[in-house]
Amino acid sequence: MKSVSRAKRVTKADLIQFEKEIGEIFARGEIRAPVHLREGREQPLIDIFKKHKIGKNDYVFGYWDSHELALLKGVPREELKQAILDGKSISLCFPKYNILCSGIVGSLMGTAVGVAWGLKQKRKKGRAFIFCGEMSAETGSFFEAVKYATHFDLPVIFVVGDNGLSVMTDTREVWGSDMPWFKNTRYAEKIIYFKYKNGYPHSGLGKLIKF
Ligand SMILES: Cc1ncc(C[n+]2csc(CCOP(=O)(O)OP(=O)(O)O)c2C)c(N)n1
Repeated sequence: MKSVSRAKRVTKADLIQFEKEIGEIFARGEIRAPVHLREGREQPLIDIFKKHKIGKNDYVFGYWDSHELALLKGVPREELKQAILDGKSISLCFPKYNILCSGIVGSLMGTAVGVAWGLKQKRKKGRAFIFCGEMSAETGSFFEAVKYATHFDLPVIFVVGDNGLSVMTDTREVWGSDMPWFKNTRYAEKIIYFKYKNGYPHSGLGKLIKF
C-alpha cells in the first residue's frame, strides 16, 4: 500500500482543534508549566510540509510553540498531548520522530546546521528544517547559521513565521526596519518566510491560571 504522508493526514481543523483542547486543559490549571498556543499559521505550515515532502528521514527543529510541528512531523496526537501534560510543551523532543525543540531563543540554529552537515558528509537521505519566529530570525546565531549553510550548501531550510511580535514587543520597531534583514539578499534562498496573525497571546491564555 502506498504510504500517505503525514502532511496529507493532519488537517487545518486538526491543528486548530488540538490547540483549542490544550488551551482548555491549561485553563483548568491541569498543566503546571508554560504553553504557547498558536492560531493562524496552520495552512502555511501544512503547505510547507506538503511542498517540501517533509518525511521521516528529515529533521525538524522548533521552539516553545511547536505543537503543530510535532503533529505534522508524525508524532501521534495522544503521545504529544501526554508530553504537554507532563510539562514539556516548550521543549518537545521526540528523537524517534526526528523532532527536537527548545525554549531558548537562538538555540538549535547551530544544531540544525550541524545535522545538515552530518547528513551531507555521510551522503545520507534527509534534510534539516528549523522553524522560528521573526525575532529569532534577527539574532546573530540565526545569521551565522544561515551564512554557514549557504556557503557550504548544506541541506537545511530555515522557516520564519512572522507574527510581528516578540512576546509583546513590535519586532520591526526594535530593529528600525520594515523588513527582515535577509530580504533581497543571497541568504533568502535558504529561508522560507511567511506572515501570520497569532490568535492567541504569546504565552498561555492572557490571564492568570491558578493551580
Ligand atoms: C535566550 C532567551 N531570551 C529570552 C527568552 C524569552 N522569549 C521567549 S519567546 C521570545 C520572543 C521570540 O520572538 P519570536 O522569535 O518572534 O517568536 P514568536 O513570536 O513566534 O513566539 C522571548 C524573548 C528566551 N526564551 N530565551
